[in-house]
Amino acid sequence: MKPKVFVTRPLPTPALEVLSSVCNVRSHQEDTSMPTSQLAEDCREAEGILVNSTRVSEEVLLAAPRLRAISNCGIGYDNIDVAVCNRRRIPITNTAGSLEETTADMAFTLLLATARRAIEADRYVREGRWERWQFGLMHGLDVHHKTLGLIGFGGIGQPMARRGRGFSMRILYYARHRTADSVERELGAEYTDLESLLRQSDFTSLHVPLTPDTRHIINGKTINLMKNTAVLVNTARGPVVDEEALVDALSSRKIAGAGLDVFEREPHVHADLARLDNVVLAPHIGSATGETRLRMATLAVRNLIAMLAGERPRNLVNPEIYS
Ligand code: 8YV
Repeated sequence: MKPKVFVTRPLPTPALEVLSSVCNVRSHQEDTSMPTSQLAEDCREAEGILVNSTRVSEEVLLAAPRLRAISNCGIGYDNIDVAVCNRRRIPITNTAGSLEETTADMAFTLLLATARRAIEADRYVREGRWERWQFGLMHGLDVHHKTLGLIGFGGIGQPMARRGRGFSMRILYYARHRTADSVERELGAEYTDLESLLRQSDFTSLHVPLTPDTRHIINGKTINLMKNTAVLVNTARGPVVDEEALVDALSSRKIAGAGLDVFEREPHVHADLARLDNVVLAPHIGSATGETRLRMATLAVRNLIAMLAGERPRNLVNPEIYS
């Protein structure tokens, strides 16, 4: 008998076909986050869940006694109650390896767009406000030869460093663990503490997962360390930044700007952020390209099938369940 699985959002057809050839698949037909009670109801019989930006809470896990695998279609898995999964020895996978370069592209896009006021400039032209060329029109900030500070230096932070190097930037990074010498040398990256990174960086980009340690790592106090010409880029998770403190800093020009793909209460965006012209906003599309979405879905399917076959999957994020 094929194992029963539940999929929380429509998958690209090639990925769904592979999953359906091995599993008995039921799925949520809309590209929306499911309410917890509905997900709990739909997972009653499920042995596996393929979850895509939907909360898998304790309530869902308790309602699914046969559950033995969770495949998260995304690199960050703060949407899953890992502690409960660990107690039940349910393996969880993510899609590390499928989306890092694409997300770094988006982070660099936000960095450039904020520095060079690209969105504001586009609006200015479209709205017919451009009457004459002016020497003093819409000055932005140079990116090349500036200092790029990366908070988090893993799968996305490192490709971001490579992009910075392409713009002749000096690269600083802060992470929980220092990276191997050979990687630092290859990327020309200098390890530093958080405080000196924030003091020295012209552009600070966040590449950490959301954990109790990283929640609000950017707050009123840490923002005060930043230069008043600094730009903050966030493609990680909204709650890594205290949004209220960021809005204050941007409104009072304590820092120069921000490029944000993620927010504290998505899809709600702080009303003041939308009013400020030194901010570039995006609707959490860091990994949203056709190629990468297909790669993510295919990997998530492969991970789920491996777990249901009793194999230890490559993208396992909670290896502690095997100890
Ligand atoms: C996904 C992301 O779009 O991978 C992540 O952690 O934030 C995005 O790439 C999101 O998780 C939806 O699955």
